[in-house]
Amino acid sequence: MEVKTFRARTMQQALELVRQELGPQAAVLHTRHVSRTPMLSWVPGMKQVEVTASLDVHVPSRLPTREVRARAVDHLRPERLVHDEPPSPSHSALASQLSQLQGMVEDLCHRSRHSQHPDLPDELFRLFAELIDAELGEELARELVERVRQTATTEQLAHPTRLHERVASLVAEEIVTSGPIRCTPGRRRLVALVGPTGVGKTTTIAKLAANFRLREGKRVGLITVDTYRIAAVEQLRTYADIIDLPMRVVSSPKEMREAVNEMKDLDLVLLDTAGRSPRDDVKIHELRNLVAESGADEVHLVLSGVSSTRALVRTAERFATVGTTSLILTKLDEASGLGCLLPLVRACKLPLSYVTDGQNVPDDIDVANAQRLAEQMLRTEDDC
Ligand SMILES: Nc1nc2c(ncn2[C@@H]2O[C@H](COP(=O)(O)OP(=O)(O)OP(=O)(O)O)[C@@H](O)[C@H]2O)c(=O)[nH]1
Ligand SMILES: [Mg+2]
Repeated sequence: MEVKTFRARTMQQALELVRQELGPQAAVLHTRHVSRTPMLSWVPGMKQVEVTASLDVHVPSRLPTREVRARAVDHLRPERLVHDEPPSPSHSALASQLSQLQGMVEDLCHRSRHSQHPDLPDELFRLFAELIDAELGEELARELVERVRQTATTEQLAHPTRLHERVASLVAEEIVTSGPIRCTPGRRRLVALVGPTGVGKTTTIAKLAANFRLREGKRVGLITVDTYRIAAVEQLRTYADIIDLPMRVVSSPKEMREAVNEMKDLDLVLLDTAGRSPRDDVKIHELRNLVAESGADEVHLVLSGVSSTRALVRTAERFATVGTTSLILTKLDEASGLGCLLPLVRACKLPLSYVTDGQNVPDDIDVANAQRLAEQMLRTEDDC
Protein backbone atom coordinates (compact mmCIF):
# COMPACT_ATOMS: atom_id res chain seq x y z
CA MET A 1 0.00 0.00 0.00
CA GLU A 2 1.39 3.34 -0.97
CA VAL A 3 1.00 5.97 1.71
CA LYS A 4 2.09 9.59 1.21
CA THR A 5 2.34 12.55 3.54
CA PHE A 6 1.77 16.15 2.55
CA ARG A 7 2.58 19.27 4.54
CA ALA A 8 1.18 22.76 4.13
CA ARG A 9 0.39 25.80 6.21
CA THR A 10 -3.35 25.17 6.30
CA MET A 11 -5.57 22.13 6.07
CA GLN A 12 -7.07 23.45 2.84
CA GLN A 13 -3.64 23.79 1.26
CA ALA A 14 -2.57 20.30 2.41
CA LEU A 15 -5.76 18.74 1.05
CA GLU A 16 -5.26 20.57 -2.23
CA LEU A 17 -1.77 18.98 -2.49
CA VAL A 18 -3.31 15.54 -1.84
CA ARG A 19 -5.91 16.17 -4.52
CA GLN A 20 -3.36 17.38 -7.06
CA GLU A 21 -1.03 14.43 -6.54
CA LEU A 22 -3.36 11.51 -5.82
CA GLY A 23 -6.62 12.74 -7.30
CA PRO A 24 -10.09 13.08 -5.72
CA GLN A 25 -10.32 9.31 -4.96
CA ALA A 26 -7.51 9.49 -2.37
CA ALA A 27 -8.41 8.55 1.18
CA VAL A 28 -7.15 10.74 4.01
CA LEU A 29 -5.77 8.39 6.66
CA HIS A 30 -4.44 10.79 9.25
CA THR A 31 -3.98 14.50 9.91
CA ARG A 32 -1.87 16.26 12.51
CA HIS A 33 -0.30 19.63 13.29
CA VAL A 34 3.46 19.71 13.15
CA SER A 35 6.08 22.35 13.72
CA ARG A 36 8.52 23.28 10.95
CA THR A 37 11.08 24.29 13.56
CA PRO A 38 10.26 22.83 16.98
CA MET A 39 12.15 25.60 18.82
CA LEU A 40 9.95 28.22 17.12
CA SER A 41 6.62 26.40 17.35
CA TRP A 42 5.02 29.44 19.01
CA VAL A 43 5.79 31.75 16.09
CA PRO A 44 2.86 32.26 13.70
CA GLY A 45 3.64 30.63 10.36
CA MET A 46 5.91 28.03 11.91
CA LYS A 47 3.04 25.57 12.39
CA GLN A 48 2.08 23.21 9.59
CA VAL A 49 -0.60 20.65 8.91
CA GLU A 50 0.46 17.16 7.86
CA VAL A 51 -1.97 14.93 5.97
CA THR A 52 -1.31 11.26 5.35
CA ALA A 53 -3.22 9.86 2.35
CA SER A 54 -3.32 6.83 0.12
CA LEU A 55 -4.92 5.76 -3.15
CA ASP A 56 -4.92 2.09 -2.13
CA VAL A 57 -7.45 2.37 0.66
CA HIS A 58 -11.00 2.01 -0.68
CA VAL A 59 -13.16 4.31 1.35
CA PRO A 60 -15.33 7.07 -0.08
CA SER A 61 -12.97 9.98 -0.63
CA ARG A 62 -13.07 12.67 2.05
CA LEU A 63 -11.75 15.19 -0.41
CA PRO A 64 -14.40 17.51 -1.76
CA THR A 65 -14.44 18.07 -5.49
CA ARG A 66 -12.63 21.22 -6.54
CA GLU A 67 -15.87 23.18 -7.08
CA VAL A 68 -17.45 22.23 -3.74
CA ARG A 69 -14.21 22.87 -1.91
CA ALA A 70 -13.67 26.19 -3.63
CA ARG A 71 -17.15 27.34 -2.67
CA ALA A 72 -16.75 26.17 0.94
CA VAL A 73 -13.36 27.79 1.33
CA ASP A 74 -14.47 31.03 -0.28
CA HIS A 75 -17.43 31.15 2.04
CA LEU A 76 -15.35 30.62 5.15
CA ARG A 77 -12.32 32.67 4.25
CA PRO A 78 -12.03 36.06 5.92
CA GLU A 79 -10.40 37.75 2.94
CA ARG A 80 -8.01 39.92 4.89
CA LEU A 81 -6.50 37.08 6.91
CA VAL A 82 -5.63 34.76 4.02
CA HIS A 83 -2.04 34.72 2.83
CA ASP A 84 -1.00 32.54 -0.06
CA GLU A 85 2.53 32.54 1.23
CA PRO A 86 3.30 31.62 4.82
CA PRO A 87 3.75 34.94 6.60
CA SER A 88 7.19 35.79 7.79
CA PRO A 89 7.37 36.01 11.57
CA SER A 90 8.88 39.48 11.29
CA HIS A 91 7.70 42.34 13.43
CA SER A 92 6.07 44.13 10.53
CA ALA A 93 4.15 41.01 9.49
CA LEU A 94 2.84 40.61 13.04
CA ALA A 95 1.90 44.28 13.19
CA SER A 96 0.04 44.00 9.91
CA GLN A 97 -1.82 40.88 11.11
CA LEU A 98 -2.76 42.74 14.27
CA SER A 99 -4.13 45.69 12.36
CA GLN A 100 -6.10 43.36 10.08
CA LEU A 101 -7.54 41.65 13.14
CA GLN A 102 -8.45 45.01 14.63
CA GLY A 103 -10.21 45.92 11.40
CA MET A 104 -12.19 42.71 11.51
CA VAL A 105 -13.23 43.26 15.14
CA GLU A 106 -14.38 46.80 14.34
CA ASP A 107 -16.28 45.46 11.37
CA LEU A 108 -17.91 42.83 13.55
CA CYS A 109 -18.91 45.37 16.20
CA HIS A 110 -20.39 47.56 13.52
CA ARG A 111 -22.36 44.68 12.02
CA SER A 112 -23.51 43.39 15.43
CA ARG A 113 -24.58 46.93 16.38
CA HIS A 114 -26.64 47.20 13.25
CA SER A 115 -28.22 43.80 13.70
CA GLN A 116 -29.27 44.67 17.27
CA HIS A 117 -30.14 48.31 16.76
CA PRO A 118 -30.66 48.68 13.04
CA ASP A 119 -31.67 52.32 13.10
CA LEU A 120 -29.86 53.62 16.18
CA PRO A 121 -27.84 56.74 15.40
CA ASP A 122 -24.16 56.57 16.30
CA GLU A 123 -24.52 59.10 19.17
CA LEU A 124 -27.22 57.00 20.83
CA PHE A 125 -25.29 53.82 20.32
CA ARG A 126 -22.31 55.45 22.05
CA LEU A 127 -24.62 56.47 24.88
CA PHE A 128 -25.92 52.90 25.11
CA ALA A 129 -22.33 51.61 25.34
CA GLU A 130 -21.59 54.17 28.08
CA LEU A 131 -24.59 53.03 30.13
CA ILE A 132 -23.51 49.40 29.80
CA ASP A 133 -20.04 50.51 30.94
CA ALA A 134 -21.61 52.13 33.98
CA GLU A 135 -23.08 48.70 34.81
CA LEU A 136 -26.69 49.69 34.33
CA GLY A 137 -27.66 46.37 32.80
CA GLU A 138 -28.71 45.93 29.20
CA GLU A 139 -32.44 46.15 29.77
CA LEU A 140 -32.28 49.43 31.67
CA ALA A 141 -29.70 50.91 29.28
CA ARG A 142 -31.91 50.03 26.32
CA GLU A 143 -34.96 51.56 28.01
CA LEU A 144 -33.17 54.81 28.85
CA VAL A 145 -31.70 55.16 25.36
CA GLU A 146 -35.14 54.60 23.88
CA ARG A 147 -36.60 57.29 26.14
CA VAL A 148 -33.82 59.69 25.18
CA ARG A 149 -34.37 58.92 21.51
CA GLN A 150 -38.05 59.81 21.84
CA THR A 151 -37.52 63.04 23.72
CA ALA A 152 -34.10 64.41 22.74
CA THR A 153 -33.90 67.46 20.48
CA THR A 154 -31.66 67.50 17.39
CA GLU A 155 -29.34 69.81 19.28
CA GLN A 156 -29.06 67.36 22.19
CA LEU A 157 -28.42 64.51 19.76
CA ALA A 158 -25.50 66.42 18.30
CA HIS A 159 -23.73 66.83 21.65
CA PRO A 160 -22.69 63.80 23.72
CA THR A 161 -22.60 65.86 26.93
CA ARG A 162 -26.18 67.06 26.34
CA LEU A 163 -27.31 63.46 25.81
CA HIS A 164 -25.58 62.49 29.00
CA GLU A 165 -27.34 65.31 30.88
CA ARG A 166 -30.64 64.24 29.35
CA VAL A 167 -30.28 60.67 30.67
CA ALA A 168 -29.14 61.98 34.05
CA SER A 169 -32.25 64.11 34.35
CA LEU A 170 -34.49 61.21 33.31
CA VAL A 171 -32.90 59.08 36.04
CA ALA A 172 -33.02 61.89 38.62
CA GLU A 173 -36.76 62.37 38.00
CA GLU A 174 -37.33 58.83 39.21
CA ILE A 175 -35.22 59.03 42.36
CA VAL A 176 -37.50 60.32 45.06
CA THR A 177 -35.72 61.69 48.11
CA SER A 178 -37.12 62.52 51.53
CA GLY A 179 -34.58 65.08 52.66
CA PRO A 180 -32.93 64.86 56.08
CA ILE A 181 -34.63 63.84 59.32
CA ARG A 182 -36.49 66.94 60.51
CA CYS A 183 -36.32 67.69 64.18
CA THR A 184 -38.90 70.15 65.47
CA PRO A 185 -38.01 71.63 68.86
CA GLY A 186 -40.31 70.32 71.58
CA ARG A 187 -41.56 67.41 69.45
CA ARG A 188 -39.36 64.38 69.85
CA ARG A 189 -38.76 62.47 66.62
CA LEU A 190 -38.15 58.72 66.90
CA VAL A 191 -36.30 57.15 63.98
CA ALA A 192 -35.60 53.41 63.67
CA LEU A 193 -33.03 51.84 61.37
CA VAL A 194 -33.71 48.28 60.19
CA GLY A 195 -32.12 45.99 57.64
CA PRO A 196 -30.05 42.89 56.96
CA THR A 197 -26.91 42.07 58.95
CA GLY A 198 -23.72 44.05 58.51
CA VAL A 199 -25.09 46.71 56.16
CA GLY A 200 -23.97 49.57 58.42
CA LYS A 201 -27.00 50.34 60.62
CA THR A 202 -25.05 51.01 63.80
CA THR A 203 -22.34 53.00 62.01
CA THR A 204 -25.01 55.10 60.28
CA ILE A 205 -26.75 55.72 63.62
CA ALA A 206 -23.42 56.93 65.02
CA LYS A 207 -22.94 59.26 62.03
CA LEU A 208 -26.48 60.66 62.36
CA ALA A 209 -26.20 61.04 66.13
CA ALA A 210 -22.86 62.81 65.90
CA ASN A 211 -24.08 65.20 63.19
CA PHE A 212 -27.32 66.12 64.95
CA ARG A 213 -25.65 66.41 68.35
CA LEU A 214 -22.32 68.00 67.53
CA ARG A 215 -23.12 70.02 64.38
CA GLU A 216 -26.77 70.94 64.93
CA GLY A 217 -26.75 70.98 68.73
CA LYS A 218 -29.83 68.74 69.04
CA ARG A 219 -30.59 66.65 72.11
CA VAL A 220 -30.16 63.11 70.87
CA GLY A 221 -30.69 59.72 72.57
CA LEU A 222 -29.97 56.16 71.48
CA ILE A 223 -31.93 52.96 72.04
CA THR A 224 -30.75 49.55 70.93
CA VAL A 225 -32.78 46.39 70.72
CA ASP A 226 -29.77 44.48 69.42
CA THR A 227 -29.20 42.44 72.57
CA TYR A 228 -28.33 39.28 70.65
CA ARG A 229 -24.65 40.10 70.61
CA ILE A 230 -22.70 41.68 73.46
CA ALA A 231 -20.39 43.27 70.87
CA ALA A 232 -23.34 45.05 69.26
CA VAL A 233 -24.36 46.72 72.54
CA GLU A 234 -20.75 47.65 73.25
CA GLN A 235 -20.34 49.09 69.73
CA LEU A 236 -23.25 51.51 70.23
CA ARG A 237 -22.26 52.28 73.83
CA THR A 238 -18.81 53.31 72.64
CA TYR A 239 -20.34 55.80 70.22
CA ALA A 240 -22.80 57.02 72.90
CA ASP A 241 -19.89 57.63 75.30
CA ILE A 242 -17.76 59.45 72.72
CA ILE A 243 -20.61 61.69 71.57
CA ASP A 244 -21.93 61.94 75.14
CA LEU A 245 -25.48 60.67 74.59
CA PRO A 246 -27.96 58.86 76.80
CA MET A 247 -28.41 55.24 75.72
CA ARG A 248 -30.84 52.49 76.68
CA VAL A 249 -30.70 48.77 75.89
CA VAL A 250 -34.13 47.12 75.61
CA SER A 251 -35.09 43.50 75.16
CA SER A 252 -38.86 43.43 75.61
CA PRO A 253 -41.89 45.49 74.59
CA LYS A 254 -42.23 46.68 78.18
CA GLU A 255 -38.63 47.93 78.30
CA MET A 256 -39.17 49.61 74.96
CA ARG A 257 -42.15 51.59 76.30
CA GLU A 258 -40.14 52.62 79.35
CA ALA A 259 -37.10 53.72 77.30
CA VAL A 260 -39.19 55.71 74.83
CA ASN A 261 -41.00 57.40 77.70
CA GLU A 262 -37.74 58.21 79.43
CA MET A 263 -36.46 59.98 76.29
CA LYS A 264 -39.64 61.90 75.53
CA ASP A 265 -38.02 65.30 76.14
CA LEU A 266 -35.21 64.85 73.62
CA ASP A 267 -35.28 66.21 70.05
CA LEU A 268 -34.25 62.98 68.34
CA VAL A 269 -34.14 59.34 69.41
CA LEU A 270 -32.37 56.89 67.13
CA LEU A 271 -33.34 53.24 67.45
CA ASP A 272 -30.74 50.63 66.45
CA THR A 273 -31.97 47.13 65.65
CA ALA A 274 -30.35 43.75 65.10
CA GLY A 275 -29.59 42.80 61.50
CA ARG A 276 -32.14 40.34 60.19
CA SER A 277 -32.09 37.96 57.28
CA PRO A 278 -34.89 38.87 54.88
CA ARG A 279 -35.64 35.14 54.68
CA ASP A 280 -36.28 34.76 58.41
CA ASP A 281 -40.01 35.39 58.71
CA VAL A 282 -40.08 34.84 62.48
CA LYS A 283 -37.36 37.38 63.21
CA ILE A 284 -38.81 39.89 60.77
CA HIS A 285 -42.15 39.54 62.56
CA GLU A 286 -40.45 40.03 65.95
CA LEU A 287 -38.70 43.14 64.60
CA ARG A 288 -41.99 44.49 63.28
CA ASN A 289 -43.56 44.15 66.78
CA LEU A 290 -40.67 45.89 68.52
CA VAL A 291 -40.60 48.77 66.06
CA ALA A 292 -44.38 49.12 66.33
CA GLU A 293 -44.06 49.18 70.12
CA SER A 294 -41.58 52.06 69.92
CA GLY A 295 -44.10 54.15 67.97
CA ALA A 296 -41.32 55.17 65.54
CA ASP A 297 -42.12 58.20 63.37
CA GLU A 298 -39.78 56.99 60.63
CA VAL A 299 -38.40 53.54 59.79
CA HIS A 300 -35.36 53.70 57.48
CA LEU A 301 -34.44 50.53 55.66
CA VAL A 302 -30.65 50.31 55.45
CA LEU A 303 -29.29 48.47 52.41
CA SER A 304 -25.77 48.02 51.14
CA GLY A 305 -25.03 49.33 47.63
CA VAL A 306 -22.66 46.40 47.21
CA SER A 307 -25.49 43.85 47.02
CA SER A 308 -26.99 42.67 43.75
CA THR A 309 -30.05 44.46 42.41
CA ARG A 310 -32.12 41.31 42.77
CA ALA A 311 -31.12 40.81 46.40
CA LEU A 312 -31.83 44.47 47.19
CA VAL A 313 -35.28 44.38 45.64
CA ARG A 314 -36.19 41.14 47.43
CA THR A 315 -34.88 42.44 50.77
CA ALA A 316 -36.85 45.68 50.42
CA GLU A 317 -40.01 43.66 49.75
CA ARG A 318 -39.51 41.49 52.84
CA PHE A 319 -38.80 44.43 55.15
CA ALA A 320 -41.89 46.30 53.95
CA THR A 321 -43.87 44.43 56.62
CA VAL A 322 -41.82 46.22 59.30
CA GLY A 323 -43.37 49.49 58.12
CA THR A 324 -40.37 50.97 56.28
CA THR A 325 -40.81 54.62 55.32
CA SER A 326 -37.49 55.42 53.61
CA LEU A 327 -34.24 54.03 52.33
CA ILE A 328 -30.60 54.51 53.31
CA LEU A 329 -28.02 53.19 50.85
CA THR A 330 -24.64 52.41 52.37
CA LYS A 331 -21.16 51.44 51.19
CA LEU A 332 -21.37 53.38 47.93
CA ASP A 333 -17.59 53.68 48.17
CA GLU A 334 -17.34 49.91 47.74
CA ALA A 335 -19.98 49.52 45.05
CA SER A 336 -18.65 49.07 41.52
CA GLY A 337 -21.59 50.97 40.11
CA LEU A 338 -24.99 52.32 41.08
CA GLY A 339 -26.95 50.39 38.49
CA CYS A 340 -29.05 48.90 41.29
CA LEU A 341 -30.54 52.23 42.25
CA LEU A 342 -33.24 52.71 39.65
CA PRO A 343 -34.63 49.15 39.77
CA LEU A 344 -34.56 49.37 43.57
CA VAL A 345 -36.44 52.66 43.92
CA ARG A 346 -38.89 51.58 41.25
CA ALA A 347 -39.61 48.32 43.05
CA CYS A 348 -39.78 49.46 46.66
CA LYS A 349 -41.25 52.91 46.07
CA LEU A 350 -39.47 54.31 49.12
CA PRO A 351 -37.83 57.74 49.12
CA LEU A 352 -34.08 57.83 49.72
CA SER A 353 -33.05 59.66 52.87
CA TYR A 354 -29.27 59.22 53.19
CA VAL A 355 -26.34 57.62 51.44
CA THR A 356 -23.06 56.65 53.06
CA ASP A 357 -19.70 56.16 51.43
CA GLY A 358 -17.17 55.16 54.04
CA GLN A 359 -16.50 54.01 57.57
CA ASN A 360 -15.62 57.41 59.02
CA VAL A 361 -17.93 58.70 61.75
CA PRO A 362 -19.37 61.31 61.41
CA ASP A 363 -18.15 62.35 57.94
CA ASP A 364 -19.07 59.66 55.45
CA ILE A 365 -22.77 60.37 55.17
CA ASP A 366 -24.84 62.65 52.91
CA VAL A 367 -28.46 63.58 52.56
CA ALA A 368 -29.58 61.81 49.36
CA ASN A 369 -29.58 64.11 46.36
CA ALA A 370 -31.35 62.80 43.24
CA GLN A 371 -29.29 64.71 40.67
CA ARG A 372 -25.98 63.78 42.27
CA LEU A 373 -26.99 60.14 42.55
CA ALA A 374 -28.12 60.07 38.93
CA GLU A 375 -24.76 61.45 37.81
CA GLN A 376 -22.95 58.97 40.04
CA MET A 377 -25.05 56.19 38.57
CA LEU A 378 -24.03 57.10 35.03
CA ARG A 379 -20.37 57.36 35.86
CA THR A 380 -18.07 54.74 34.40
CA GLU A 381 -14.83 53.45 35.93
CA ASP A 382 -12.95 55.66 33.44
CA ASP A 383 -14.64 58.78 34.84
CA CYS A 384 -13.52 58.03 38.39
N1 LIG B 1 -16.93 50.89 53.18
C1 LIG B 1 -17.93 51.18 53.98
N2 LIG B 1 -18.08 50.47 55.11
C2 LIG B 1 -19.11 50.78 55.92
C3 LIG B 1 -20.03 51.80 55.62
N3 LIG B 1 -20.95 51.83 56.61
C4 LIG B 1 -20.59 50.87 57.49
N4 LIG B 1 -19.47 50.23 57.09
C5 LIG B 1 -18.75 49.13 57.73
O1 LIG B 1 -19.57 47.98 57.66
C6 LIG B 1 -19.30 47.15 58.79
C7 LIG B 1 -20.61 46.80 59.49
O2 LIG B 1 -21.14 47.99 60.02
P1 LIG B 1 -22.22 47.99 61.20
O3 LIG B 1 -22.60 49.40 61.43
O4 LIG B 1 -21.72 47.22 62.38
O5 LIG B 1 -23.36 47.19 60.49
P2 LIG B 1 -24.77 46.74 61.12
O6 LIG B 1 -25.78 46.82 60.06
O7 LIG B 1 -25.03 47.50 62.36
O8 LIG B 1 -24.45 45.21 61.46
P3 LIG B 1 -25.32 44.24 62.38
O9 LIG B 1 -25.69 45.00 63.60
O10 LIG B 1 -24.37 43.13 62.67
O11 LIG B 1 -26.48 43.80 61.59
C8 LIG B 1 -18.34 47.93 59.67
O12 LIG B 1 -17.05 47.48 59.41
C9 LIG B 1 -18.52 49.37 59.20
O13 LIG B 1 -17.38 50.16 59.43
C10 LIG B 1 -19.84 52.53 54.39
O14 LIG B 1 -20.59 53.42 54.01
N5 LIG B 1 -18.79 52.16 53.62
MG1 LIG C 1 -25.43 46.89 64.32
